[in-house]
Amino acid sequence: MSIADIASAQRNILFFTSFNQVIMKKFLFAAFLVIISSAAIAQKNKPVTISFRVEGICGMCEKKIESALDAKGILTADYQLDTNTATVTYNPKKITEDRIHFLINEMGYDTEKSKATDEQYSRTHGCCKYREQEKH
Ligand SMILES: [Cu+2]
Repeated sequence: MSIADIASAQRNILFFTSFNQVIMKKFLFAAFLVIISSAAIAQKNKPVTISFRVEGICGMCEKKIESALDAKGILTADYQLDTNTATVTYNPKKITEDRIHFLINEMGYDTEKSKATDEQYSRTHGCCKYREQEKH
């Protein structure tokens, strides 16, 4: 083996070492992107639970509010009449918080974020006129 052969072999080793480092860096970067994006997707699919005030005065209000929340994307919903609190667990990929408030308005009820229109309010039952009556 001549000196020239050894020098050439050394150059090849150096070339492949740096080449492998470039490949490795690219691979690590790709793996990093996969981890970050799958974490972002998992975050989006994660159920969210919110609690907020909804006006209601009787057992029928409770039933109506809960039936309004029987919708696609809502996993669980509960309305507590004694505290006027709705607790909703939903999939944020399938339904938005605004839409949840809108569904309650559509049943005729005011939420802390969104009031029912007069037309929506007129849909409530005679015993459920919460803007005029006391809790019963
Ligand atoms: Cu009622």
